[in-house]
Amino acid sequence: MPVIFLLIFAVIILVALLGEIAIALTLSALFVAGFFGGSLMLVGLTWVYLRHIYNVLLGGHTPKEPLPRAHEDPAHLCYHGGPAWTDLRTVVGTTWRVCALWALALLPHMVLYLLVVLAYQVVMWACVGFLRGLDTALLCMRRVRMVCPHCFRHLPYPAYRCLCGRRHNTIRPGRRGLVRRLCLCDRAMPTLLLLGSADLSGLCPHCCEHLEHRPGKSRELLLVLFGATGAGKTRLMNGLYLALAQAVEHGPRRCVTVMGAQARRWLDRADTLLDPARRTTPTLPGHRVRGATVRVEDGRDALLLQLYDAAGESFARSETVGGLTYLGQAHTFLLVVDPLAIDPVWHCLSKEQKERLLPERSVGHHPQIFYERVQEELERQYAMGARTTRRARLAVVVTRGDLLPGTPVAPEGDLERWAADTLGLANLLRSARCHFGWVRVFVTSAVVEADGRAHPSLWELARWVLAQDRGTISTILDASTTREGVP
Ligand SMILES: Nc1nc2c(ncn2[C@@H]2O[C@H](COP(=O)(O)OP(=O)(O)OP(=O)(O)O)[C@@H](O)[C@H]2O)c(=O)[nH]1
Ligand SMILES: [Mg+2]
Ligand SMILES: [Zn+2]
Ligand SMILES: [Zn+2]
Repeated sequence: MPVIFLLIFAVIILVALLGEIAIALTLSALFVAGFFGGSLMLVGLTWVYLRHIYNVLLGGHTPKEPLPRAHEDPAHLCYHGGPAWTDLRTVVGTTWRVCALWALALLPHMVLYLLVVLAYQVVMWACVGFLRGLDTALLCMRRVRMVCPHCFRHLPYPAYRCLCGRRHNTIRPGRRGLVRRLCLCDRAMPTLLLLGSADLSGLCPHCCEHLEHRPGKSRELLLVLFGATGAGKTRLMNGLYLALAQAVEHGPRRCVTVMGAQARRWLDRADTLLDPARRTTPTLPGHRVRGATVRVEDGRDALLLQLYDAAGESFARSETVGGLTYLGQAHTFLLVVDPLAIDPVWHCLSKEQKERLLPERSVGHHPQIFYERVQEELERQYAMGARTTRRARLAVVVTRGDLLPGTPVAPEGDLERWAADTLGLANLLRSARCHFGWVRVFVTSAVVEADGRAHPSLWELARWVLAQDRGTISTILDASTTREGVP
């Protein structure tokens, strides 16, 4: 009996031991099979996933770039400006469709892809911010402030037209380009003034007019001439231009260029127009005022001088003065005064003098009326930009200086006192000193002399105008180069 018991016991122990081994063996076999099967499947899934990535990024299965919408610029998107996200979405979407729930195994891969795209976006948008900041800083350093000479609005940045005719409103670095962008016609355009976007054909983003003076590279100085009809504004503008053009003749690497066909029509014949025997054609009222832009260069330094010469009638009524929105953009003003038009001055002249000077006399309101209208409008426009006229400069320019000698009203001594006492402009000058930061009286003769050179009074006024610009340009008319200094 005990032998049988021992045998059964031994069999039981053997079966138990062998069963455990069998179970262990089975489990191990299952584990190894699962591990290799899972790994194989993961490799397969990864391969499918990588193939999708390859197809989307390089294999020609790239999603089609959406065409820019009506309000967007006609340029291709940069990779960071949208396609990077679209590609990620497409890869994840196709993998999900093909692998169904098995795609869950690829979650870490997808997270890795997402992190790479995120890092790329961060780097690229940081570059965009840096380049924009650099461009803005450069504009500030060069003191470039752009104003459209057609609609007189401040331009944060010009728009540009590609050679294919497409218009790009926001060319600066962004989602459509970093240092250059590709127009839909596949032409490359620089996105920064630093890299030469100012050389492209510029447009005003507000009024769409062509900006022939290529703004963005140089400082701009707006010069506003105002006064009665026939006071001598157009003649004075031509005189200032001629003085500048003659001043640069004596300096190497200096030049004065009239920008645009319209400005050329106004200024190109300045030397014949300033012939003392010649009369100027009155500026047509009702025509839209445009700034005439003159580019003054001295070596690498340049200044864009925008001259605004509206017809005297524009200043006759407050409503029309209100339409001259360029006033609020300018800081330098010339009140042009015909001394012969002031009644007390005229009455001082003898009969012969009156007979001789009558054709040169303009008729209109007292200069004080024009001054007040413009000054009030200026205050209004400046107030909108929270500025004050104390930052502005006013020159009271008495014209016809060449006709006054020999008359009882000939200028003499201190010009401010002469203008106050003899011309009766004391109230005007007092008010001007209260409102403007700088006020000066000039007497000009807008004529050329026998040798064809602009009268020295025009050089002096031009020097005062340029003095506002603190670059080297303001030295163009310094004594060493002025007419008096020329050997
Ligand atoms: N001799 C001389 N004549 C001048 C001078 N300034 C103006 N005139 C005379 O004034 C006339 C009118 O000058 P403009 O420059 O056309 O006057 P304006 O202010 O532009 O006039 P509108 O355009 O009608 O508002 C000229 O034809 C000249 O006869 C000057 O300095 N000397
Ligand atoms: Mg005129
Ligand atoms: Zn404009
Ligand atoms: Zn194009």
